[in-house]
Amino acid sequence: MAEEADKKKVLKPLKNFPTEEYLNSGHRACQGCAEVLAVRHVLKAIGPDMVLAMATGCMEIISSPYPLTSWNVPWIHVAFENAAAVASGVESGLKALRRKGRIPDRDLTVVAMGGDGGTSDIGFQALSGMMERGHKVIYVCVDNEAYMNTGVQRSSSTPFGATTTTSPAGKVTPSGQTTWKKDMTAIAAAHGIPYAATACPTFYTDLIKKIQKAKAVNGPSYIHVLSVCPTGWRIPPEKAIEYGKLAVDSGIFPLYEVEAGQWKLNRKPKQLMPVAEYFKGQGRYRHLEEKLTTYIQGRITERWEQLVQRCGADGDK
Ligand SMILES: Cc1ncc(C[n+]2csc(CCOP(=O)(O)OP(=O)(O)O)c2C)c(N)n1
Ligand code: SF4
Repeated sequence: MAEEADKKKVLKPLKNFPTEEYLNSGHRACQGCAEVLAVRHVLKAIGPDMVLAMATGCMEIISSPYPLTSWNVPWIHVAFENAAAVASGVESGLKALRRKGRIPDRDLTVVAMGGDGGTSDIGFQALSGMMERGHKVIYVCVDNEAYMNTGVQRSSSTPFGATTTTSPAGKVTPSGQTTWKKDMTAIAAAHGIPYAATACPTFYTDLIKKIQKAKAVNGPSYIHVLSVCPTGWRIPPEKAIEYGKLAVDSGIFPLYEVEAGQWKLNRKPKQLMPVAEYFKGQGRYRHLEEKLTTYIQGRITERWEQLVQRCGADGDK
């Protein structure tokens, strides 16, 4: 019964949920990929009038093996590091063409997307420039917490304690990754942009609403989407949605937004789930001993309390 009630909370129906598909099925994503699900929802939330610049990464590899494409919207494949730079150029170009009367003055959303590597590492500079210059672009980071399409290498978004091929757990580094996940959403918000938020496709109504908010603001917006990757996280494909919920409800990946400088928690569990519950069953954390789990729990609890204080929230459901 409790499980049923819980499910209802996550899967609140969204009125007028768009039925159009802008990313066709038949692509080559792994079974249970929550990243491709996130992208699908993001496109639905924006609608067809968009130009999308996408950094290379899983979502490009699975969707566009020449001469095929899964995209039903104008889509530009760009290099690993420059999705935000290309989107900035597109936005400026469209503005100039409109000003000269060369194209109709209609609403056209410019979107940039990249994985966590393409966003928090190699594309970081281009993204910072895009936000600082104030381009009206929605930047979406689809974060599967490693460089997945090239074989699960660490990024600065890989969490402490996860093993990857370039942060392997072993005698020398028992934890695997030895650095803490870069807080990209807070960094984006620190640019003073009108809208920044975290999201996760498990909470798809929240994700869609946030994209719609981002579309409405007059300036840059940044949405950081935790995208569960069954292949890289070594979990069964049918568990991707469940792990998204565990990530949020353990405080590992809180859902919050920063709107015009105001921080707001979007989901505050009455009691945080222990991180051990989230780690359980994920192959990338299998090596973690109790001491390390306790160490990580301490950090997560501390960061959560800081966030709650910053948001000044009494709590959502
Ligand atoms: C300058 C440059 N270095 C390396 C690569 C090879 N490369 C392509 S995608 C990728 C990793 C992408 O990782 P991420 O952005 O996290 O996306 P994911 O594959 O996880 O979706 C790498 C290393 C490249 N294309 N260009
Ligand atoms: S490796 Fe992960 S993110 Fe990439 S397509 Fe497969 S499940 Fe999706």
